[in-house]
Amino acid sequence: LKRVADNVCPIPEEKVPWFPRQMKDLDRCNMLITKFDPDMDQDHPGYSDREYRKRRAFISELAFRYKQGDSLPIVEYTAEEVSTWKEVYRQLRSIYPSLACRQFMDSLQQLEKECGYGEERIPQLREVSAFLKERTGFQLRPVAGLLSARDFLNSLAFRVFQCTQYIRHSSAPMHSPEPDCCHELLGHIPMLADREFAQFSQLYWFTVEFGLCKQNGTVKAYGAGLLSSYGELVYALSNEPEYKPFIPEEAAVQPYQDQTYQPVYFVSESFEDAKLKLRRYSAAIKRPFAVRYDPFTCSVEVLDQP
Ligand code: NLE
Ligand code: FE2
Repeated sequence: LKRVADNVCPIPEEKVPWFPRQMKDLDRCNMLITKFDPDMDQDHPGYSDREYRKRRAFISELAFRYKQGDSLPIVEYTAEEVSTWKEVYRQLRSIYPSLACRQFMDSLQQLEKECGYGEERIPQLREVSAFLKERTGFQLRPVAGLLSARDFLNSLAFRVFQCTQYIRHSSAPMHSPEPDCCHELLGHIPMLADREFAQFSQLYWFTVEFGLCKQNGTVKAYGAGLLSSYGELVYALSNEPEYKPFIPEEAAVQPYQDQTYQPVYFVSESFEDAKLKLRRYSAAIKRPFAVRYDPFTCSVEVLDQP
């Protein structure tokens, strides 16, 4: 019997849950998953660090208060936070040229040249959002932690990417099960700055987060969860994990690991191929009506509703 991920729970076709129709509806797309939160998870490296938790609460508050259209909050990072960033940046930067895909490298170089990326400071979401908006139309909005898959994907329909602003605990720079600004800024932003990739932002876990693709005969990483974790990037491209060819129907129900490294990765032939397969897959999803995104009003229109 094939094992299916526990959290794949199909909703009957005729029951469509609430979904945002306009960008301002994203203010309601803020359902957090707290299982990796430093206040809840005893294994979190910041669990017994009161200062860290206080800082996290402060940064969370900025996200809770944010409303669509506000300008993005600026965080004055402390010297300790910048030094964590520095270590993460330096270690990852040294392995990117051999392990990250070409599109990632191209964008990262642009971000270093034009958007203040480097080991000395943590880039602010505000400047990065402006950069992305010009390149691929993506915009950022601050979020206080790990979002529910539904709300996260809901925002992507508007090309809004929800980003955390706090940084991982200084004692565990090489891997974190929860997202943080290293994950967003190093894992996601460079990929979202690529025009071709920006179109392909759904069926998340085994593609956008942990996807591998072939390039000139070698396997390279394009998933953000790999591109922001030194530990897992090296592991994913070693001969330890299992590789499967990317088939959306299989990736959609593959059980996944969210505490530590993935046992299985899906390898695409190319981005183009992955996009084609994903289009075919989503065209076959049954629903009682069709939707269309209107880029002029930034809203989702529901078509032929009975
Ligand atoms: N494991 C990633 C990292 O260490 O940056 C974060 C993954 C978030 C889904
Ligand atoms: Fe992510």
